[in-house]
Amino acid sequence: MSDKTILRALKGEVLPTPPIWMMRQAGRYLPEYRATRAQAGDFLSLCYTPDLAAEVTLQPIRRYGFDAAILFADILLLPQALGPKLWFETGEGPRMETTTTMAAVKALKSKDLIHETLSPVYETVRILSRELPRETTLIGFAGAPWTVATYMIAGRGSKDQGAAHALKSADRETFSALIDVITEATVDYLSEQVKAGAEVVKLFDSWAGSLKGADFEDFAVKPTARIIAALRARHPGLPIIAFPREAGQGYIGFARKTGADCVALDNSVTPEWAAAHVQVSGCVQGNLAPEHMVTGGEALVRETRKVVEAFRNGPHIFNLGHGITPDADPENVALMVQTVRNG
Ligand code: 1CP
Repeated sequence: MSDKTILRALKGEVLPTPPIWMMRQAGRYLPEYRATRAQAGDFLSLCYTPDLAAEVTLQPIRRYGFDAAILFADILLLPQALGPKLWFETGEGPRMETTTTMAAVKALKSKDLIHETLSPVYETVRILSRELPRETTLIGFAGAPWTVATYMIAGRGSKDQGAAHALKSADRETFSALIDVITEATVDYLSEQVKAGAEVVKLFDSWAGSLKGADFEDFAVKPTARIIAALRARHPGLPIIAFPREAGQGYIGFARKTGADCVALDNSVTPEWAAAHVQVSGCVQGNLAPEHMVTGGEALVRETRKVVEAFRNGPHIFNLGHGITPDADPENVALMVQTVRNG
């Protein structure tokens, strides 16, 4: 068995100190990230330049010695590889050519052609698997189909995912066809990341919380389960983390229904509740509120200890409940790491 702590936790081992990494650990709160990003020019050039993408992935590992590195890329690269144009408006966020009709879904590229666009991402993974310290686990990732579809349908981020919900109600056939295209392409995309050296993969379903009732089962649980089953058939034993953000009660049984080895938790659930209802069926990841990386101090130390304590009796990977924000103080991250490791 591997001695990498993240892999041990993912296999269900209860460790005396939880392994730790952080969502968006390579990001704008780090001066060295801002410098490399300036060198790349814009965000997408950074994603598609393997040496620079590998460099920013390594920066938080050098600074904090996190137990895992997450490939630097974005969930929107896969839909871009399917054809729609993608760009980032400065200070606003992503914009994408929309896919809202059956004709547009049919016009998407075949999944065999995505690798033409995505090959630099696989090269970044290969560089990282050579350059990471031997104790650090390399995590690859993709967006889950529902979350990716919300951007493809609206052409941008939105608070309520209204455009995707509207298409789901008005034209279920088109909506389901789009989910299927993304699901199949995601399997191939993640499979290439694994072949290039990713040791774990994570599915980000950032907007899972807006799917209710049967929709949650049909569009968060089922596509995730399909991706996991297909990946496991190709890569037996591959550890997989799923993040159905803000799933609430939907977290209960999510690992069992999808086959994920670990469920990542956001801050809408308390660690005590999650230990009792989610960690009972396997490894969990999370869930310190990212705000503490901005505010720091005694509250950071107290809340960090609370998370560690609540999950102490089961397999746990320490993380934030969502990505660290650009206004965070790098010193607070160091304090969190020290508190997790030294108590
Ligand atoms: O200006 C910059 O430097 C861009 C900021 C940024 C960064 C650092 C974006 C734009 N993406 C990323 C990297 C990124 N995105 C990673 C890299 C690995 C890491 O360090 O964690 C990952 C895993 C993502 C995943 C991602 N992108 C998600 C899912 C996770 C989440 O945060 O909920 C989503 C929803 C995106 C879309 C996206 N990309 C970028 C932004 C600002 C957004 C959100 C847009 C919105 O909905 O408003």
